[in-house]
Amino acid sequence: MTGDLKMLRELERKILWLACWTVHNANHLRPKGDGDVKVGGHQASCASMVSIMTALYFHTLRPEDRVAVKPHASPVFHAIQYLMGNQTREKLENFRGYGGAQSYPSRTKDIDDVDFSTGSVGLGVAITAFASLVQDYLAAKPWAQDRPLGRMIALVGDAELDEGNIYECLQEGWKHNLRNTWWIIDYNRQSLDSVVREGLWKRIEAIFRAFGWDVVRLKHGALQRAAFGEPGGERLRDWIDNCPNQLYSVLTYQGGAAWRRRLMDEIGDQGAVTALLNRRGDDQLATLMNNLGGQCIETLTQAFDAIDHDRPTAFLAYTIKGWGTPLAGHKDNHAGIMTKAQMAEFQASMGVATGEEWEPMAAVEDPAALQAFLDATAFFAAGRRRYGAARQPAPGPIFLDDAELSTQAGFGKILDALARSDSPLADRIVTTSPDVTVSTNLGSWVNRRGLFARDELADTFRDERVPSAQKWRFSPQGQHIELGIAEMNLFLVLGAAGLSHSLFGERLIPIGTVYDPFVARGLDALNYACYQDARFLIVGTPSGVTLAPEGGAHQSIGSQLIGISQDGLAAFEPAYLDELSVIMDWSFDYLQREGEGDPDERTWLRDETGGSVYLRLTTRALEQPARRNDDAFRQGVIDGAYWWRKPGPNADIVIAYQGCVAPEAIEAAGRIGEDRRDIGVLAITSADRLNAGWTAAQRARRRGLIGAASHVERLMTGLPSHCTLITVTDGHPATLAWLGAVAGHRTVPLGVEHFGQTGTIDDLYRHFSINADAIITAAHGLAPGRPLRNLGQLA
Ligand SMILES: Cc1ncc(C[n+]2csc(CCOP(=O)(O)OP(=O)(O)O)c2C)c(N)n1
Ligand SMILES: [Mg+2]
Repeated sequence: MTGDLKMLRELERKILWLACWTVHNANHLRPKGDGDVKVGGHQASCASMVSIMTALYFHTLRPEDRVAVKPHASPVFHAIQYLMGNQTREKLENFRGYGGAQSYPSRTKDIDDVDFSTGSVGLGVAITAFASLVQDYLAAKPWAQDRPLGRMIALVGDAELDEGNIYECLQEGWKHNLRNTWWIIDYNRQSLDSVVREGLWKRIEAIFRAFGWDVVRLKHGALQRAAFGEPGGERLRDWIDNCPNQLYSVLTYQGGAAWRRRLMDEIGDQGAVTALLNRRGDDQLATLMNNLGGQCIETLTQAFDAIDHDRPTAFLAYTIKGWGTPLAGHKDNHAGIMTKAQMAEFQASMGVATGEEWEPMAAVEDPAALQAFLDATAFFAAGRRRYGAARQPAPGPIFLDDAELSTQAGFGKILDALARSDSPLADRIVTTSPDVTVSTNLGSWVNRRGLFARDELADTFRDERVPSAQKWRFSPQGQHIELGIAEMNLFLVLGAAGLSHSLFGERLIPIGTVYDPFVARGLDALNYACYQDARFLIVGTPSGVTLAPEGGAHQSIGSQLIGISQDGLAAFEPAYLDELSVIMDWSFDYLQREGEGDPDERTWLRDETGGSVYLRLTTRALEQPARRNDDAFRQGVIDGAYWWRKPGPNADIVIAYQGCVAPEAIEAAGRIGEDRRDIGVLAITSADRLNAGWTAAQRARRRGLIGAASHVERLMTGLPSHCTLITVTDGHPATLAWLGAVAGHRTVPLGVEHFGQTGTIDDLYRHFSINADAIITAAHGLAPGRPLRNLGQLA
């Protein structure tokens, strides 16, 4: 270990240097483009992590371990990977630049084997807990490979602990018997703006313990602990332990002489303490005072080595923001960057010669020995740990024969059919829901496939023969992860399970359900999951004002726009069961695609790359049309729209609808059709995909592919220019309003802009003008021709 310690200390210096140099280069040296501002890079914020990450990556970690690196430690992460040959100099020179290494570690954009992306603070922390849950889920399944359980580790900023999702995750973790999770808190007592509250550590420790975590406090480094053993050392320890955070920071910033003055003033005794201080020069004294637990390789490696259990563990590692740099301790240092003069001095102190800045072995005492040490590092021995898993074939659409049913109920029935089937894909499905399992129609699936828990838990109601529609039996074989009511957790589980193929080499098909308005409650975690390219199906149901008596508070208005705007997520809103069947089957395949292909020239959608899927469903039971299962129907449903009623050559009006207002659109078309020729009805299943294809085709044309045409453009071909589009949906009118821009048609977008009103569906459709009467009135007001006779009553 002594030899290793020497190597680790050498590496610690090297990594600090490379991280600081990367940021310095990006800010001060790289030629700037027009309008380029300071690049940033948080030298101080990453410096406090250097010791912790050196100890972890070069001593503690094993290939099966996974780490979420706090956003601003990105330069440290990239420096480590650069030393190991997994990151290029070119990308480091271009840090934060176009195509360069990312400011915050990114699974999708960086090349250096990032385990979890970070950036939006709190989410990278919590996903480690859910990744551990997914790891346990896999370990319990007969079809999964037997692999060593890794530790899921988060490097956490202390101010990051203000994020509420962390506490939601702690509670959920406790319920699920969380294990193999380490959170290492960079307790530098500084946030972005300021210094954290005194005594925060006590609260942090109490909270972790309350949820069953072990807490390991790493307050003093080995040098400090040795000094405490000297005569007068106890007084020094007391002084340090009682020193307010702000003062410790100020003195750290001011350096050795200031430490001496202050300590002499406060505890100098002309006896043992004075002698203790006087045995050290100013530099040594500063080194001693900076030797907190989180900046001491020896302390850190010992603490990590000492963990011989799988209980979740929080390490409270006292650190110094800006450690090892002239920025150390200053409260304004969050985005602080050394000046050129400070950097020159820092470089000299590091012994790195000019021109050798990027040399991995510059200023290294024994390069061959260090290289041998790097080559033998366990964590990197397995190479890049980005796995893949075979695709599970989608079983084909499961069509339902109900004459009248809602899409939400249909979804439940399709899953029930899958649960009863012996399709291998069904074995890979894992469902999850934040306390709305039964009310979103997952009940039958759960009855058949059971709930997941590491340990069996009987259903007492069943055992005591109390009749109940729900079997609530937990077992390792179970395929449903029941969550408490925290939508952030829902999307974090979907994120972790949706990366299972990549993190653990095992395919999962995660399906989550949530009341549609509460997609917004977990939105940042949804975005985070998509950003990492996790693959899952999220079902938002019930949605819109159609949930009518359910209550005004639960109406979703903007969620269709989320579906349109969220990258990595294909959003559908089917009206009829046949559409739903086709979409679900397509989704099972789409979730598993990993192609790099060019856009499909039919739709201009990048379908080869795959992605996640969002289904917006409803509890409104609709009378079903005759079975449709021809290729054109299936293709239209997936591409985003098909003609329910194709407009004739002289059409004055086209009604385009999305979702469960289909009967209103169809009824209105019938009534208008008595007075207008050639009326068309466009059934839209995915405004998102129509819009994405249209945007992509325009881009392709601008690039010279003049023949590029998207699905919606082809649908609109031949519509006379005087034709008016009336769009209608139970959601924000902007969802479909853009359709008028596709081929230059006047458009009347009907939809919902206000919420809170309760009533029956009839009341609300009338109130919001999305019923047949409203559509007819819109047509009457705008489309040319003689008055319509079938005008109805408007609210
Ligand atoms: C959700 C979210 N809100 C705000 C930010 C901006 N931000 C980045 S780091 C940070 C605070 C950092 O403090 P801490 O976690 O203690 O890390 P340190 O800089 O001390 O290393 C903030 C507010 C963010 N990245 N994500
Ligand atoms: Mg901090």
